[in-house]
Amino acid sequence: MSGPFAAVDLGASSGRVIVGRLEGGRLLTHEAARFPNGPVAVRGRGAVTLHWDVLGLYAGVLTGLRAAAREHGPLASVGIDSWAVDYGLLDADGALLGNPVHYRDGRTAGAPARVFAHVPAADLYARTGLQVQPFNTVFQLAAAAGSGQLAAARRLLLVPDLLGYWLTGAEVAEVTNASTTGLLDVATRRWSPEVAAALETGFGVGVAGLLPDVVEPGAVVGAVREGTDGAGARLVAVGSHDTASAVVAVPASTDDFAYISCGTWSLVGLELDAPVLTEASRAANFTNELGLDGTVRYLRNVMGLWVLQESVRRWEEAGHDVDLAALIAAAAGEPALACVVDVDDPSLLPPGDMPGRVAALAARTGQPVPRGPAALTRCVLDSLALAYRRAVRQAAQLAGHEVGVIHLVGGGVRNRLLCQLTADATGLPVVAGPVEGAALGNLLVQARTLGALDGPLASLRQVVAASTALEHYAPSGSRARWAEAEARVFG
Ligand code: LFR
Repeated sequence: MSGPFAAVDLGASSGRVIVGRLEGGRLLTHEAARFPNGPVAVRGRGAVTLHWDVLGLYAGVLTGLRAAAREHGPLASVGIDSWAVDYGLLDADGALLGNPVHYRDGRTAGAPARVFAHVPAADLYARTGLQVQPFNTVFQLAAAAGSGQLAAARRLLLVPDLLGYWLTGAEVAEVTNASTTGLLDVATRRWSPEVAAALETGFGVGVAGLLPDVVEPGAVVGAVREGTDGAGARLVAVGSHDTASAVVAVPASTDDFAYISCGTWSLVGLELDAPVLTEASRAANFTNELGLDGTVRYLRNVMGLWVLQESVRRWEEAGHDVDLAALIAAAAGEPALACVVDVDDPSLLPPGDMPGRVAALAARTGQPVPRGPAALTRCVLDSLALAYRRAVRQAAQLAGHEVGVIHLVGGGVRNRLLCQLTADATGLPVVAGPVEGAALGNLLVQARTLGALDGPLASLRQVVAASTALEHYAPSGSRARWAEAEARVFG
């Protein structure tokens, strides 16, 4: 069946339903719906907690599926992807126990150290291959230990699986997203009994009974139930982690590529056949997340366009109108590399006064503090390109993998200054596109599952290349200046 397929792609600031159809080896797409998403801060008895409005998101999904079916006819299938790590808990009757907590919430402060007191960080890395981020599901569960909600929970579903459960009634854990939890064994691609045991003995969290069976992308999870928008369509497990779907859509034609999935986060790394679990890799905080067809996504989380988005939000709150295109054009006119910071500094993770925090980082390293939005934007974009330079180099070294080209996919493709800076900083050609990488990867896995395509990942990538206008950036300028800037921040 050549379609129509519907990709539900949920990002930190918006959700989209994108319809795709295959025609003559090309994937034709149309955005059926877009709806806002974002954290909701709620104060209960204790501290403020940042939540996701997951029912609002589900409503957006239903409206989107309705619009998709109205415009394109009955849907052959639906696939859902979103950000990683966050989950909803169901009670014994299958009802949702409260709104999922947002990964930028502060409840996980100190949780990694408490978990490492029960399982050494090196042992966890050996089993799960996962980077340490305070928001990994395993740390969220340790932070939630003892809560009434966890005591009442009988099932844990990651966000895309939760939405899929509401559509179909089926309870599964799609493997690419499961691999971001810190609860999955990277070698077996199944839940780790050892990590579950550590959570049980250390924190009284009986996670094993909460976790559903793991499925690989390409599994048919169920049919959308009667009376639900999109009824009759099959729900296909895609790379339900948005980054996994985005990596599927990297239009690489050779093996020597690195990718940057560039949106709210920038996920920078390589596609490998096997995980890298060395001590050097752990020390560099590289992660081995799982990808389509048995692949490993070996990458580092770089803080990404979040730093700029959150700065813009701050300026708008202060009453300034911000035109992003004009701001980036003004940043292009600012002096290059005047000030660079470590964008991965933990102070930049929570929402808040981003311009102030970036200025504090600049001051800490004795650099001139960027004054005004254009200078600050330049600082952020130079600093992102610097982080990409380090991550690509380190990934290549740690994995023993040559890199000859960088593919940049996701919303960052629209930021031409950032694309050029990435080429300049790395000294490598950058191929930019597609913008809707996650949605395209999502659609292609559906198309293959329903028999509209066959063949390996490389052949899915050919469809992306044939369907997208790619932009090419050649490296320019002096590499020595980037080396000097890197030394300024990282010593
Ligand atoms: C990107 C992403 C990253 C993940 C972060 C938090 O959207 O999925 O891969 O580390 O969000 O879930």
